[in-house]
Amino acid sequence: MIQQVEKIWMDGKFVNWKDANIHVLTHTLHYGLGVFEGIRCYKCADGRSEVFRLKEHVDRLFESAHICQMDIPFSREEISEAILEILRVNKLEEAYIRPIVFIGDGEMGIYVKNYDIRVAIAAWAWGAYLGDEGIQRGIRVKVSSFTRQHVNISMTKSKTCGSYVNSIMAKREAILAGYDEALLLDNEGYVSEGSGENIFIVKNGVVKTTPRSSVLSGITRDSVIQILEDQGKTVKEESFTRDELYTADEAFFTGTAAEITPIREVDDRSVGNGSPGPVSKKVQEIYFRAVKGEEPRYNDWLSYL
Ligand code: PPE
Repeated sequence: MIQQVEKIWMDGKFVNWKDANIHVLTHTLHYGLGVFEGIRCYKCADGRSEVFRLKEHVDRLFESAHICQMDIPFSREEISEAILEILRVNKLEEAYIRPIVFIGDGEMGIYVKNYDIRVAIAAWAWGAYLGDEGIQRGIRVKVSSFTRQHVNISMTKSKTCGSYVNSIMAKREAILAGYDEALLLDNEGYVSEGSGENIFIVKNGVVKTTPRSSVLSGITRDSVIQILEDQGKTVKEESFTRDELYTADEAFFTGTAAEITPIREVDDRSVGNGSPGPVSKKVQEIYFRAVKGEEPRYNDWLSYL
């Protein structure tokens, strides 16, 4: 259950949690054309709170909306300020923030002439997405029977609501089969991404991640590439196969919700020695320090409340 807070931002105003409702004929509810973001706020070592990579998340929200031809009736500055304000108003020190841009009610049908574009921003406390144990020990993953969206079926650069039907199908299948997370392949059979995470593998010191074509351009993925490069590693953005993953020394997922979660097993085959390897652990350590303001070189990723 979501831990309720006092207020939600809707169309420019703060409303009480219980009043943040929409009509059953809301267009996005029926057809899935809406875009959203997932952002985290962390409490830093010095007691302040910061929103991690706020600018990049707001930019991606606007790009997603642009791809979906949804004209957000607020500026980037207004949305950024509302994101900071929703945390202050609810006195949240650490939270997951969910802005969503959707089409309201009033018209129905696939073609709507006058889109009523609405925006809401909610925030609530959300712990480790794949479990604290997953972060520590790594998770068990299953290659999905569902293929990741092809670039010309759904636009992968847009974080579109409807694209998540594919993710939900894959994740349910994996959980029901006794695994922690699904890994989807692209339409050519190469490794794509998790239901809500990008993936990295390490083999003989070489780090690879899926090229951006069939995956969401993850902001955590981008942070991790930067961290690895600053550690003197090169990251190849290159397609790889599932058996390359089976035989990798290390593998891990990245995402705002999932943060950095090591993968210890894929399709009942252990990855490396079956526990998080040195590269995964190092990146995890630096990432968790960075989000808490303890890595000065990455302080420009932080927007303090
Ligand atoms: N791929 C997908 C499909 C995805 O949904 C996410 C984020 C990522 C990669 C990683 O992107 P980024 O957060 O920018 O590093 N998934 C969001 C939603 C999770 C959910 O269950 O809802 C998230 O992590 O917030």
